[in-house]
Amino acid sequence: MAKTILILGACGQIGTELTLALRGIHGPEAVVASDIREGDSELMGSGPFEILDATDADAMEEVVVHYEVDEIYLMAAMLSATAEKFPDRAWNLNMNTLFNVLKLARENKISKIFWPSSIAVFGGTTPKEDTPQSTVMEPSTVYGISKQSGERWCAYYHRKFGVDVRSLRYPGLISWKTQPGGGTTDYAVEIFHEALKNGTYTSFLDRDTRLPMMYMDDAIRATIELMRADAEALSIRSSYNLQAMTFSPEELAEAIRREIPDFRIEYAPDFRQEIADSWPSRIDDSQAREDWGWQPEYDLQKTTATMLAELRAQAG
Ligand code: AKB
Repeated sequence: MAKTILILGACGQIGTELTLALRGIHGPEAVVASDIREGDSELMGSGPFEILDATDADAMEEVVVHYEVDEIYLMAAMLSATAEKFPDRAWNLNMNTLFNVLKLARENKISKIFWPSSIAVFGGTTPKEDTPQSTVMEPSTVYGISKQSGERWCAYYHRKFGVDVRSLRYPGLISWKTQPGGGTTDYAVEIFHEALKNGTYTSFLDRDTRLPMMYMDDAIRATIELMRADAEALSIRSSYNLQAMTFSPEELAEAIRREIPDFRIEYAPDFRQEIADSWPSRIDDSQAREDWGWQPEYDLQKTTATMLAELRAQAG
């Protein structure tokens, strides 16, 4: 029988594009999208949709049983900047959703899980350049602490109960279809919208703050490739480092200026600067390359050209 996939948090920045991509591969009926609110079916493609709060274990199990779900992609989370404002809610959402899904797998109600981690698992004492897969990890944000704990729980459930859970440490993700919400890397999406609308942008991160970033197509492909990899090939059951490009707000502004010469950027760093300062600039993803053949396709120039072309086309 064909497998059925459930996506939790399908209306968010990653969930929307992941739903569309998986429906393209497995067929619309094989991918059940769910979120706490209705999404844009034009963006995520048509197919079954459920209003579902991923912190509600019973409701999740009902959906799993009803659709005979085999695989879950847990994309619901509160990101770094918002989590600093609502620490209790962030911890509740980020951890309980993961426990709900791990428990379903432990009870053999589903057979595979994708759960995203983040570069936020690293902290100020981590080496900033070519950050190794295994290194000092002392995250200083609520989000980072939840992701680091989540990674340990994933590795534990795999080792103790044989749960097939797979994970990536996403960098900042850049996309034009859906805006991110509540992250420290969100400036790298906002800047494109503002460049086209007003020709100017005020960055909440300082000019030389270099962070790991990735275009959404690469992130979706990485996710799908990891989930398709042979289980025996995967040496990491916490979460894989994943690198594509690294740039600062000033370097991104320069890339935009190649297409919009008058574009101006100003700097007004806020509380998110401290978060960004605790994260690495470039991470070493050689384990992902070795284990399942990861290769990024988008660099800064290709990402900038694609973002501007797609947003211009969308505006008509
Ligand atoms: C955030 O900025 O919080 C996220 C992330 C790097 O996980 N984009």
